[in-house]
Amino acid sequence: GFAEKEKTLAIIKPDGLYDNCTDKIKNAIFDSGFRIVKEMLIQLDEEAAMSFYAEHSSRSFFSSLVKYMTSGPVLIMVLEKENAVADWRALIGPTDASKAKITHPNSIRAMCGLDIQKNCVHGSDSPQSAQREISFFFKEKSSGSAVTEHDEL
Ligand code: DGI
Repeated sequence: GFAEKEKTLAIIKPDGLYDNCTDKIKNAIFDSGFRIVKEMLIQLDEEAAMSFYAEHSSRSFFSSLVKYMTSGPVLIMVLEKENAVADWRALIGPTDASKAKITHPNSIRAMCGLDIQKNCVHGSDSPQSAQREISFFFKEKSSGSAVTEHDEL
């Protein structure tokens, strides 16, 4: 129809890039009707990871999360479909992959994740977060994305 398709930000985290998990995750993406609009394989540095997860900066797991997210490359993707934000969250499943294996066995985190930290994928939690997170990784030079600035160093 004429409905504007929604976009969300997905990340395949370091553990999700091992073995053939990337293929499994991409198959799940396509099977669920998403289009991958943009894709970028990058190594996050500490500053970018801290900035991306700034809302969690006071949590006890923050330094562990940053260490994990900088432990290897990540695949950043912009996904598009109607209701992309909620549908991607539903497809990836609960944060804790070890619990997802029991409660949501068909979810991506159940399929490819390990535990509450190594949960293989990220998904924006609201349309507002999606806009902010897409801009964080994909804005043009002049608008000051963390990653673009890093690339210019
Ligand atoms: O939106 P989610 O990724 O499902 O979950 P979130 O926004 O609450 O947390 C962001 C990430 O932080 C999550 O994917 C993994 C990590 N995290 C969340 N809660 C914990 C955690 N990591 C550890 N080690 N322990 C936690 O309790």
